[in-house]
Parts: sequence; C-alpha cells; structure tokens
Amino acid sequence: MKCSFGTPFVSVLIVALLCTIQITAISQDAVSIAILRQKSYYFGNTFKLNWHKASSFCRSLGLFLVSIRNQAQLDEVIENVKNSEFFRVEKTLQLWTSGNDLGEEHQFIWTSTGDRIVFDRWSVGEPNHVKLNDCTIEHCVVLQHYEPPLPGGANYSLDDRFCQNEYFFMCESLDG
Ligand SMILES: [Ca+2]
Repeated sequence: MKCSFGTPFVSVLIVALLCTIQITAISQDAVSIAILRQKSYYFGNTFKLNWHKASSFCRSLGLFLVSIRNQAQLDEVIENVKNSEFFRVEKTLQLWTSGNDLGEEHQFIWTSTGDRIVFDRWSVGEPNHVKLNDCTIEHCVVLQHYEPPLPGGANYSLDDRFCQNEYFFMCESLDG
C-alpha cells in the first residue's frame, strides 16, 4: 500500500527548511552590516611603548595602529584625544600611528592599510630623516600636538621619529 501523505509531508519539510535558510541569511546580513558600521578606537595614554610594541599591542586587541589618510580621519583622532581629556594633565602629545618608511626610505606608508602617506599633514621641516653615524634612524611616524598650540608648532601634525622611542599610541579598527 502506498503512503498518501508522503509527498505533502516532504514538501512542507522543504518549505520549512527554505524558510529557515532564508531567515538565517537575513539575520547574518543584518549582523554583517552592523559590524561594518562600527569603528573602534583605543587611545593608549596610560603607558608608552616603542613603535613595534605599540603595533603588536593594537593587534592583540584585534585593532591596528591608527592611520590618518585624510582630514575626516584626523578629525576622528582629535575627537578621541579630546574626549579622553588628555590635555587636562599633559601639555604635549606624541602618539604612534601606523605610518613608517621602514620598507623603503623616504617612501612613507600607512602600514595598517598599505596606503602611501599622501595627506600632507607633516609638521614644519618634517619628515627630517634624522641620521646617526650616516644611518637614518627616524622611520616611524607620530602625530604630535602642543596644548596650548604654539605659533608654528606641532598642531596635530606628523613627524618621523626613532621607532625605538616610547610614546603613547592609538589603535583603530579598519572597518566602518
Ligand atoms: Ca623627525
């Protein structure tokens, strides 16, 4: 004897499975969009590290040393510094960015993104590629600022520094 409810039962099961798959897909899309719209910063202002250690520390948080490729990104970094009230206790800020010319001298890139540094935000006279015994020792890029700002002084501008120097640092997520 043939089972009469076999086919409809299978159809219902397939429809139910399809609905589940579709709902799952929609949920995952919603989560992905939410993650893409997030951008996180971590301002390391309680202890100083050299550039290499700062870079590793950011990676340990799932983040990268900050890159400042345009005015909008600079504005976000400045906002983070101001929100931290850093200048209530400090007068000078130097924080490591992902910028460096370690790969090829005078060719500065943002390591975190691979982009060349084209945003012209260098401090006056920088980068000056300071040498020691005929060997350039300044390869890593800080963002620096004095408060109150000095005429002609650092004003959230870039400077190449010795990578082994210890400074504060800022990490960022690359999405968003
Ligand atoms: Ca310099």
